[in-house]
Amino acid sequence: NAHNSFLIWFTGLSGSGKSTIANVVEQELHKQGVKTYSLDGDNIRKGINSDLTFSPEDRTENIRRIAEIANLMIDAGLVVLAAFVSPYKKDRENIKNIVKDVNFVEVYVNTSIEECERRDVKGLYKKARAGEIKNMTGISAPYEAPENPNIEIITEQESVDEAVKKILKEIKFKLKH
Ligand code: GGZ
Repeated sequence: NAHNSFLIWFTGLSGSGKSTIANVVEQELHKQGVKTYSLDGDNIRKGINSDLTFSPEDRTENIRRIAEIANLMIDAGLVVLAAFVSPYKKDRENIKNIVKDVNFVEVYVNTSIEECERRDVKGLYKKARAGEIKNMTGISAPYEAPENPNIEIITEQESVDEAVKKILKEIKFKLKH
């Protein structure tokens, strides 16, 4: 009855909707009896990676450690969902050196910086514009969009439900043994 284990990696700007979509995907997987674990800023940057900043070097180390943790969780038989800005292409590429290529599904949550700034759920963009936060992705730090993600969600055109359906369809064959 065991299912396959793999990593679903959500990349996109702060406020793009990564966690929202990942959470609904996780709920749907639970309904199918799939064992999952979600990694995000709340349980990683506040815990094991609390020593890391948002400098380019620290973001690289952030992503590396998350990939190593995800790899252990894959070994333990879980489907892992990870939602991180992960703005650098080389850092996302490196995940595939840690987690086997076939076990890595990249989801690009594509929301324009204008829309993220308009939403500004946490007020971070406002702070970045005021110079209170430096290295803010999309404002004072780069976001390198994926060129060939397994799945791209354009949130300004697709609903959360549509996005979730698209992701579930894409991973369906991976869940089977
Ligand atoms: C980007 C920042 C920053 C800066 C704090 N740049 O919307 P959020 O709040 O919950 O998601 C963002 C989160 C990004 O952490 P990650 O670990 O995903 O980043 S990375 O993958 O680049 O290492 C945002 C908040 O932390 N945040 N300062 N300067 N996001």
